[in-house]
Amino acid sequence: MDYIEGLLARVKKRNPNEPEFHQAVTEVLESLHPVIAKHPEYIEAGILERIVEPERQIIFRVPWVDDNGVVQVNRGFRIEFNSAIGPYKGGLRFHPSVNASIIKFLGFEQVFKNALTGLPIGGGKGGSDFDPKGKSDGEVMRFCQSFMTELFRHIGADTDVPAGDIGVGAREIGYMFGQYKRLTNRFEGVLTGKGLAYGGSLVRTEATGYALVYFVEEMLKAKAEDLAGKTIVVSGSGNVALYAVEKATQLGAKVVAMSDSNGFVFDRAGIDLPLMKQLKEVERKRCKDYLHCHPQAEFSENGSDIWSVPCDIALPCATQNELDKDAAHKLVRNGCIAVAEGANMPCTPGAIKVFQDSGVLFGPAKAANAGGVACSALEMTQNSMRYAWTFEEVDARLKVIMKNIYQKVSEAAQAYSHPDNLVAGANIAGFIRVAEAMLAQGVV
Ligand code: NDP
Ligand code: 2IT
Repeated sequence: MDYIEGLLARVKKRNPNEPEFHQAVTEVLESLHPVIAKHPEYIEAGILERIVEPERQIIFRVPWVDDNGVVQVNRGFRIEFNSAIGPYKGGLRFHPSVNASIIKFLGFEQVFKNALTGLPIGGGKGGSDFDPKGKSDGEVMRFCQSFMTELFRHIGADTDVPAGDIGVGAREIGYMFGQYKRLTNRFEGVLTGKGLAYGGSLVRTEATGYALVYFVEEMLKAKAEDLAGKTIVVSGSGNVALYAVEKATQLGAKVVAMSDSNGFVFDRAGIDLPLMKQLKEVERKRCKDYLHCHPQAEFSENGSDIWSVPCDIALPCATQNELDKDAAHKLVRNGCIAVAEGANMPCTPGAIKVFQDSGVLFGPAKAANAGGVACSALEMTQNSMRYAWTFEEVDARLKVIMKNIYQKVSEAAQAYSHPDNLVAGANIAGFIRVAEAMLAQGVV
């Protein structure tokens, strides 16, 4: 057994029943063979052993009272994974599936993603198994206040700065910010994704989806292609999906399908984005309701069948492991030329292999969806300066950041692996930045 296989076996043994965490660690460690061959100092300093172990893991009780006066108890998490290059930074996910494995995989991925942005942010992630779906605003507020009543003692503008993720948007961030301020008497940039009225940054709402498309543009440009006239399928219909659709449409592509956890809608005329935004952002309704306004569109309850819709480009923007090997084969058979991950780890290892073996351009999440957290770091910068940039200024910075990420990732792929292997490139470029900082800071 070689060094990396041995470490992987120990990670699996030490973190039993955490399949998502094992999956994320396996992908990164397996990319690192050529790196440690060139840098034995990383092994000597125990960098790999330390990088797979979170610096701190906080798990807490979140009690709250629902609208019927019944006491409810959820579980809260904050995994502070790595602070070598900056304060812990990463989202909070509220979804019934949340557990330690999911938060640890997300926190681990975040470490390398944040390093790729080039900005001073470490990696962390948190959340709860609370389900905001079907809850009243009052219930969501009481839950968020209870969640923050424990979380506040662990976070801070220079310590750990959470943001949104699945189930956490502007409403939840607002309630949590209010409670943090009340508990600490400090108005500081402790959360990102804040409303514009109280310290939020322009473009943060759009950032992940827009920047995903900026990354796709770079991938296509390298092959003398562009977005104009391309047919796209986007899974999910949340924050990332909606703004990926908006930017792709602005750049001349046509998005024909979107989904939620109840199924997918296919509209060959092109998805009506203003309607989808109204349904999802304002009315909190389902994709199925799209058909009330567009009866010519089709709805299927089998969400994973979205990948059998023929397209040139697929953007999985819902959740982990939503696109498997069989779905990947369907996309390839239908002539798909590029896939980029808006969600975190949406493609299974089997699916990624199918894309790579078939010559489909593949943009891994760490690189392709890094624009969200990059814009969060720009929000932190503006908060520190007590100043706010215009939409155009933030968007221009975001574009430059995504270009630089593409550049760094493809250079690392070229240097250590196959030039088209952006998975290896992202893992390696992200890892080296963190490893160098850890090396300089000694055994901590
Ligand atoms: P939202 O909560 O806004 O939207 C999530 C979307 O994905 C919804 O359409 C939801 O459907 C669907 N979805 C969630 N879980 C499942 C599931 N288990 N099965 C099927 N569909 C599901 O979240 P975001 O758009 O913010 O996040 C989407 C993905 O992007 C996540 O992987 C997140 O980690 C990642 N991401 C988010 C960033 C951000 O800035 N927000 C930044 C980088 C990555 P339904 O409403 O039916 O649950
Ligand atoms: O997965 C992610 O990068 C996010 N959910 C965004 C994190 C952030 O701090 O903006």
